[in-house]
Amino acid sequence: PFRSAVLLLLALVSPLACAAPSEPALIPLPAQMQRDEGRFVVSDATPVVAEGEAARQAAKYFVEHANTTQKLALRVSAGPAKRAIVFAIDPKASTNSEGYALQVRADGATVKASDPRGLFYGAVTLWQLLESDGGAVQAPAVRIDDAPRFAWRGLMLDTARHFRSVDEVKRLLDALALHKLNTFHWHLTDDQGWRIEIKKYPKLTGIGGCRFPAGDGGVDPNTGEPRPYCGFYTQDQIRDVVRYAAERHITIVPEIDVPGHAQAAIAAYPELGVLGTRPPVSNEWGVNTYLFNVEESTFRFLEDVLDEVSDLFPGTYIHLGGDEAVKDQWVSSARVQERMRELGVKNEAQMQSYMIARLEKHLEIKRKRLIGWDEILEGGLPPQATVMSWRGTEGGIAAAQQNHDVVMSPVSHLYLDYLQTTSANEPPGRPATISLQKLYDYEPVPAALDAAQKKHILGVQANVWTEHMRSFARVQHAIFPRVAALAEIAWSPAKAKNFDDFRSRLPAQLLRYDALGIAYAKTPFEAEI
Ligand code: TNX
Repeated sequence: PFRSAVLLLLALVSPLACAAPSEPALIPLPAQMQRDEGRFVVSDATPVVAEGEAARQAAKYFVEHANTTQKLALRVSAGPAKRAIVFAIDPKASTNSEGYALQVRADGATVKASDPRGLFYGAVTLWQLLESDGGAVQAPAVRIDDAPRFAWRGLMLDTARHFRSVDEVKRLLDALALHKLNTFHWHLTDDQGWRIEIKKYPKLTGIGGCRFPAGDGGVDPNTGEPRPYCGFYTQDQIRDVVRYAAERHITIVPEIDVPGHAQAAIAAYPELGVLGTRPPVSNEWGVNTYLFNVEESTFRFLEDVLDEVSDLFPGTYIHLGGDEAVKDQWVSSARVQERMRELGVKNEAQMQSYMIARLEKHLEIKRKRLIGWDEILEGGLPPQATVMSWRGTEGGIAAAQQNHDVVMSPVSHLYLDYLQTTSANEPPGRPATISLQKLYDYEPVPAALDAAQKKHILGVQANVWTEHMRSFARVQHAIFPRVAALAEIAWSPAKAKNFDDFRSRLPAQLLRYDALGIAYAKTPFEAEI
């Protein structure tokens, strides 16, 4: 009831919302769009025609969403029909495999693309074009020629600090697809939990999958004792999620964090650590001191883990973390210092660099590429590494200047664990504000780079660290609607970006969220009520 009240008020009060939209409320804005005269009326009887499997998949996606949000009863059929919606693969439709050409006329609509991915995004756009004022469902006559600005359009979810069920992860993947995002970075290991089953090392999840009481696990109703907080994904579940993501043209990038954020792994197998003693799985937030040691046996362990991870995830990239590995344990361990002399590395930064580079070599056997947080620059980048620039954009700039690929994900703009308003109704988050507008106005390509270096900016990613998010509701609050702004940064041409215009298209997106059961944050709209 609160949600509908907010929307009703939004619609009545916001001048942006009730002005007759001259342009369709698409998010993200397409690369090129031209309005034509007239509209196409869609009814239950409108044929949705698709030839071939890829076209059928895209058509099915459109039909399911149109039926849900517009209360239609469309069905996909084969063969030609009049006054139809047509999905077709056409090699000439777009030079970009994620691009598509879409036309709506008074007597029908066509979506064409050279690749299933583009056709899928065309289906998303056609669904967003549907409007109704309570009466007939219509789409405005329009010609759209669309393709994304960036190839990497990502969101990271931390499932180590707080675990999310397979069903919740899938709901998130559904939402990423609606925003034309194509990369899900899955943070699976950290000090507070190891969340991915590794067959060769069952204690990783058996021991590392649970942390002992600090409130999160709740209380046993019979004994009144605090319960451990546990959770992990079986390999079957991972394969299921990977398949689900692929159906939505989303690639999953798994992260196994080394050499820091390793306390849960060391709790499971203390011989992997520097001290040799068993720590608890951490139940405190912050930067912990536990690091993997640098023994040959530990390299074998990490390689075994990466072999299983590589086999589970068909995407090209594996994320090896590298962040926040405070080197105190390495500095004060005589054994680590001895190993460093053996390996011919001069300092701890070089030791980390050696470790990451060696794992990169191993990943090459599996035909995988390594990506890591910008700390992997310290001590020298492994030859093929891609850098995810989080502490700012300096790391990304330095990496691009060294001809390495970069994903921009600066904490200043794209961290969704920060509060989004100063409202007292904001649920817990990191105490600074990243508003919708601040996020929207982020420009990922640094002016400091020359044209060749700029090509190394693969794209952008927002990160959802979950220290403050115990529930899926809080995760949703953090992500929506800011992810709509991310989508536009990632997809739309830089010169088309305009916050006021984006803001005027947002109410339509919120209605879509409502219709699909996506619980978005209301706090950004309180001022308008
Ligand atoms: C830093 S961002 C981290 C995470 C924390 C986050 C928020 C990054 C690469 N590492 O481990 O969750 O700050 O506290």
